[in-house]
Amino acid sequence: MPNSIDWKDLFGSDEEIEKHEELTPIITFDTIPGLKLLRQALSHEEQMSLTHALIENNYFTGNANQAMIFGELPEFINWIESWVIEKYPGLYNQEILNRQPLFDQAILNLYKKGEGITSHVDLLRFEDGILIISLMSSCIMTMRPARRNATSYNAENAENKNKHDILLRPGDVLALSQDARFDWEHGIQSRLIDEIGDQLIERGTRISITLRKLKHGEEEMHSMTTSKR
Ligand SMILES: O=C(O)CCC(=O)C(=O)O
Repeated sequence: MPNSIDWKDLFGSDEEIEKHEELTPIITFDTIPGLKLLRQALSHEEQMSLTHALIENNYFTGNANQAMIFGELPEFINWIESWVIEKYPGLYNQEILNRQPLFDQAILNLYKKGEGITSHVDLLRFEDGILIISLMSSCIMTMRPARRNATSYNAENAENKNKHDILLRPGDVLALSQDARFDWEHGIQSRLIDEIGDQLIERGTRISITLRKLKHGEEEMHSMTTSKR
């Protein structure tokens, strides 16, 4: 990406940054236990510095649209662990909050305008308690009851009965645990415009950071970047 990006223009002014001091209420969903949403919980400055760090660290160079980090997470991501524990302990149960570290794996995804991700349940080699941070563009994430034997990156799930669309905007943070992590799939349909209620929202380039904890005894993979999702 060129160096001439105006980050303030993309993410807002200092004035907006200062306004964003209060804690965001945790939104829960009656039909999906363990699904918790923090609307615009990250300040403009936090969104800007995360995005900037991902680009500066060359995670998305060439055709790469996904990077995985295992083990100790870099400082620019690692602060999120104490941010969750100190500000939003209600996102997870005590067992998840007490584990150390809270997260030791990150997936960084870059979505070009209109791209999505196949509906899936995260692999069982990861513990309960996942966190998804949305940056740069909004999209609709669709939750659907899990197909039997669902694993990551299966064929698309076209079942629309009981599906639940969630609008994710830049700065939103979504926590998945319990049913939401194990019994529901999450995916993002490829499309240029999302429709929610009476709103039509055009997609732009989106980045997400997904944080998880590898189960004890599961093998770490090498941190890598890839053009697959
Ligand atoms: O991009 C997102 O919001 C979700 C990413 C995800 O589900 C994954 O990488 O497994």
